[in-house]
Amino acid sequence: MSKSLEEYYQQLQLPQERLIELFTMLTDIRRIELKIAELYPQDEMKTPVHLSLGQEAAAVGVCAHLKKEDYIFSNHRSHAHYLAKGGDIKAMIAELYCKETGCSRGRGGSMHLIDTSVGHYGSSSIVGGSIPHAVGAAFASVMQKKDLVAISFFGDAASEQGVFFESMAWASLKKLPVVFVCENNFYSVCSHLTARQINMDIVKRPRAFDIPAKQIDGMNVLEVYAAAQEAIAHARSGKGPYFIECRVQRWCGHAGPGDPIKEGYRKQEELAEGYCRDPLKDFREFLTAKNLVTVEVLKKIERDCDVKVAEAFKYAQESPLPDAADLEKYLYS
Ligand SMILES: Cc1ncc(C[n+]2csc(CCOP(=O)(O)OP(=O)(O)O)c2C)c(N)n1
Ligand SMILES: [Mg+2]
Repeated sequence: MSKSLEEYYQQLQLPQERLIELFTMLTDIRRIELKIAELYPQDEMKTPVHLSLGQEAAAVGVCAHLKKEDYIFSNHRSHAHYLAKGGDIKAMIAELYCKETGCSRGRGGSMHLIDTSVGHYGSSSIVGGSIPHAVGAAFASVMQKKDLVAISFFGDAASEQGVFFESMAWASLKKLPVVFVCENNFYSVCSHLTARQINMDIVKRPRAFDIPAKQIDGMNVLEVYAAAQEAIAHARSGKGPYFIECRVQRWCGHAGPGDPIKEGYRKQEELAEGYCRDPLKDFREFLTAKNLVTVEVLKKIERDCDVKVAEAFKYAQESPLPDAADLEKYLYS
């Protein structure tokens, strides 16, 4: 049984500024993705989008511990990772509109976000594809004596790929400063984990490589924060890799704003309240119930967020498309 927000708060004793930072980032990600979901049917965003609605706490709780220079590597469901690592909202939305001002100059779309200036070394649409990249970055950090940590974000399906096992074997052997963060939402597109694996506990796999591993409630931002604090300190101190299985719930369809119940592969009970919680709502209620932050402060954060979101979409819509003559530009570096 997972501990409550209250118990993790007692353990962590976070100052108010830190609680506000976590709330602000959760709100930014939530509201930007709700706006993407709302506008996506207009068909102006010419990219598949995989929304993290419901799963935001995993990215926020982990990235809160990272230095700007630390590396993160992400997957197709990458908006939350990009924003939590400090990626620019305007450049992200412009990328979804395939504009020249996008973070990948409009050539990548939602599944290929990158901003090396904040340590986001890229999302990849190849399931499991960025796991060895994170291990390679951690290896480089050791060789260059840089004291940097690499985070690899991936889903439960990626943990079924051969490269996942190869990456863990090497990271463990070389004691590399990499933290594997598996966002286990139990689905690979529309196939439930029980239809794919004999065992639901992904956390057991890294243990076969002597990698310390924790299975946590990824819908509780303070639980993620606590686990990531321990994992990142472990990796940064030279003790080697660490693994976190964040159990989360994806609210929408696999891609786009679709409804997995209408699409026919999830049951109403599975998404019913209680089982499928809301990490942002829970955290907001906790902060106000405990008088840790006033409602007025939270409302101001939400209003400011709405302004940022509106500005980002305006910027994206008004930005120019890449020039057709530049089609092959940036293909090779
Ligand atoms: C190597 C590879 N195989 C298959 C696919 C098709 N595909 C795209 S997303 C996906 C499911 C990924 O599930 P998971 O890793 O659990 O992430 P989630 O979508 O649940 O966040 C699949 C099979 C792909 N992109 N790459
Ligand atoms: Mg999944």
